[in-house]
Amino acid sequence: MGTMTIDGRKVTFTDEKNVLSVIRNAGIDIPTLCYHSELSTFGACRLCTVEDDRGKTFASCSEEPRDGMVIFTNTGKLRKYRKLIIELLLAAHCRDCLTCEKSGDCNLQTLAKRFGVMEVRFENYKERRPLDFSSPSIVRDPNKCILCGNCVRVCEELQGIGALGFAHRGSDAMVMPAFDREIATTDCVNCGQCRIFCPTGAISIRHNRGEVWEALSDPDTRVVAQVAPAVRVAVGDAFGLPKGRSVMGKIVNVLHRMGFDEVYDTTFGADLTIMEESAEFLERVQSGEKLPLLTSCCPAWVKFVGEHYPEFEENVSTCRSPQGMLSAVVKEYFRDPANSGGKKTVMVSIMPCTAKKMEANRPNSYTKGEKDTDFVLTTTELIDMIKTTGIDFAELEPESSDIPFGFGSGGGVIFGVTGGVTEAVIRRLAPDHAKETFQEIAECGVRQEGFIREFSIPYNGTEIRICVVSGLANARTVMEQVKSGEKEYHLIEIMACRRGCIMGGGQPRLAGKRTKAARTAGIYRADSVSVIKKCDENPMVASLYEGFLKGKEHELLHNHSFC
Ligand code: HC1
Ligand code: SF4
Repeated sequence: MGTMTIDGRKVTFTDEKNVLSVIRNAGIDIPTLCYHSELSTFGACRLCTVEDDRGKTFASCSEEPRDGMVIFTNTGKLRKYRKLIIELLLAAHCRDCLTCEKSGDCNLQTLAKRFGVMEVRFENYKERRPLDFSSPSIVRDPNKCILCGNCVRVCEELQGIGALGFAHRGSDAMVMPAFDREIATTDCVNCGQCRIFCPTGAISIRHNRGEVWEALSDPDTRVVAQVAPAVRVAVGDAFGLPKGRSVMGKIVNVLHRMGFDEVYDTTFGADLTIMEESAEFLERVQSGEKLPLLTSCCPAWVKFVGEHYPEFEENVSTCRSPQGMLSAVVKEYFRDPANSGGKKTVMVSIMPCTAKKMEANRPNSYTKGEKDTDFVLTTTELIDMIKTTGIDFAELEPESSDIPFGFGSGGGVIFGVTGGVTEAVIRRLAPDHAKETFQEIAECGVRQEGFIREFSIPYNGTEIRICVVSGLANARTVMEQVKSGEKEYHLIEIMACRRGCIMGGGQPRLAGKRTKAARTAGIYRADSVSVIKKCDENPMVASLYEGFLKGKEHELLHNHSFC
């Protein structure tokens, strides 16, 4: 606790870890390209440099706040200094901003404008390097890298993977996978977190917008969409609506206008997942085999466990993800000519996640030799496509999703946040459907703060021990404890991205603190207003099991190989 003077005004601080945070909390947007509160401090870009009352300059990200400090954030010297840093960065940067995937969403572009860089005085002396298109999820463009190290640190510190690193020295320094290999040949799990933290177009989404537009203009094709839980709370703010507000009804409307024949809800797939996964869980608890059950809906986590903990492959649930289940069911439904009207079906899933593109390509995402999900669009791609249409999204009336797969329970919606899968499983195991029971479940520990949540619940005389984890570095910690016998659980839910899918690698970036909280609150709000709270109350799920799914549950809802 202390007081400092920032630009002539007294500001108190408490436990802020650096001067940069105190300045930001005082309402001043100090520029930076390399500082992130969730990553270690690198101090590379120097844009957050401030000046003290003796004219000394220092990087505010690397300085602890001290009582009595006097600092200035916007002097003539600092403006000149910042402008020069940006010019030097642009000197080594290819400048094809007009055609860059991140145009309009690039921190370097924004800062160049903000500091009045209207020309670059220096020649770009760097030789152009080839782009890496090897991954189905992300594209690396080394020509746009500014060496901020964000991707290196997020991959290492939050995901515990280390697929990227620095190579060479001085003006030859570069970020690349080890031995300059293609990213797809590394341990990369396709989570896209590097793309979220990358301030420029050096890492972007491998987009599929063109293929989807093409399918939409083919009159002989039925184009079907499914929309993931976390997408609905992230689209609105791109169109000026309040952060975190669920806009599922508007998304359905806009997709219909874009030409999608059917729009379904991935929460229906999530209900199917819980039906299957809770049955599988109970079977394992009763037999005592293959425990802990490890959840299987996050493809980045599934790839991680296969590569780093292959001895636990058998513990991973055999259930397909909600995306996988719904796509397989939809494709099977339209295999019947009575439903398809003779048209070819193209299944498009709209996800907050770049790894879902990889999941859709996995050998176990095919049924009867056909791909279940043809294309995965991330939330960001959907926003781009809506902008292409020129439709005034904010003003659209909400529309209902289509039947028979357009309706999921609140338990399906909360899949979008960490702990949601577990909470939906516990709801399914609950003996009744009373409001008080759901409230009690919400308070059992599943919604506690933190990226590793441990708690237990009583079930039929057994104390069920549960761990909910988000972030793959945290997953590694927990798996090491399980492997060594230090910890024992019945169920472990793991989501690769911290806080779950709401913070997936395909979501709109530049998400501030309020965005994370708003998206979480939006998901829980969507659950609380849902009439049906658990999968077995969903009449459409019940009629599917009674109807064409009968006898096909194993074929359509489960994986028949690990990956
Ligand atoms: Fe997710 Fe899932 S919750 S993995 O985060 O199990 O992507 O939203 O769609 O499949 O339902 C993502 C979200 C999503 C699946 C579900
Ligand atoms: Fe690392 Fe994820 Fe980026 Fe791959 S996609 S390089 S695993 S952060």
